[in-house]
Amino acid sequence: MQQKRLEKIADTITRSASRNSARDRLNGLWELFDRDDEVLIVISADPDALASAMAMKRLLSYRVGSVTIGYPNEIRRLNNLTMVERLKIPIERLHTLPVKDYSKRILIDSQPTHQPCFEKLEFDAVIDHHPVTEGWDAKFIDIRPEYGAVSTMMVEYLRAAGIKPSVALATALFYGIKVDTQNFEKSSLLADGIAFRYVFKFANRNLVRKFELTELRRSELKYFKIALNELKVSKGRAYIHLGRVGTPDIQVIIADFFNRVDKIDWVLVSGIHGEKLIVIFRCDGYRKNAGKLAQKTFGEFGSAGGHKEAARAEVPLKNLPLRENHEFSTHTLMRLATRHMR
Ligand SMILES: [Mn+2]
Repeated sequence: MQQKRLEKIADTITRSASRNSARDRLNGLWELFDRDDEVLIVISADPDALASAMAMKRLLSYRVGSVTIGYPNEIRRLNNLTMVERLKIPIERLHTLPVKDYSKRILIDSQPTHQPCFEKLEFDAVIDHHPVTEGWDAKFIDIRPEYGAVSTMMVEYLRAAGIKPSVALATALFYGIKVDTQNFEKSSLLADGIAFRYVFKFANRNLVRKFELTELRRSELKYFKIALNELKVSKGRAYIHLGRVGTPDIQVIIADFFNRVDKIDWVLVSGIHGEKLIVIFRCDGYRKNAGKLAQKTFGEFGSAGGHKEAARAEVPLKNLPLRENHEFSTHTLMRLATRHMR
């Protein structure tokens, strides 16, 4: 894997850091566009890409005829959907757009080799922070793999252009940097910190908190009712069987919730998804090992394992040692799990 940069501005290729100034890059980018251009920005819609596309749209406003943002993937994460809805980000599914009819195309937070539907397109500009890939070209390229987020790069462009971001744009960029650097717990650059501090001044952090907190659909609240009814606590261990679930993600949310309760050391939440029993394990991780318990309890029936504090088992229902005409229940979960607990 290469960690080298790739920058191409007006046919000049640079692979080392700090040869180009933010102003050089901005001018090189702007040179590509004319007043009558119809521009398509293509992204794989995650917070960093969404924020960067908004920033690009802002950089090109009053300079081109129109800017459209297209994305191929369905946005499923509620955090990301909340971001799009609350910030009213104007994005459209790529397959509904006349992709080839735009006079200019820009790819952001991805490279043409990343997805088959990108590979089919010619891009005028590519701006990204993933490792440099080969086998494609564009008139303008700015890839800086050492950057934690493309949002950071876009803040540099905006500042070079003397554009103060709106609250919505700043909030998006703030969230984009936060997500891609995992709250700066992942390796990041001083540049990410500087951009973060800059957008911090303009961002609405209550909105960001709402993006981060939104993980439940209203239709999923019913699982909390089931969980509270099913909950059995014995010797500091909480057992819950939810029955059929739409997605095992809800089991994770419920397990994390009960893990917050005082004097509960272990949480086991089971659910049936498709033809499988899924069990989510949580504990405080202190002198306990969720991964080992998952393995001991369910390893013989299917796949099971994880970390000290969090683990998961997935077992085909037909492998379970159930008595005839007996449905899996919270009681069954308790019985299977206590075989290996002291
Ligand atoms: Mn990114």
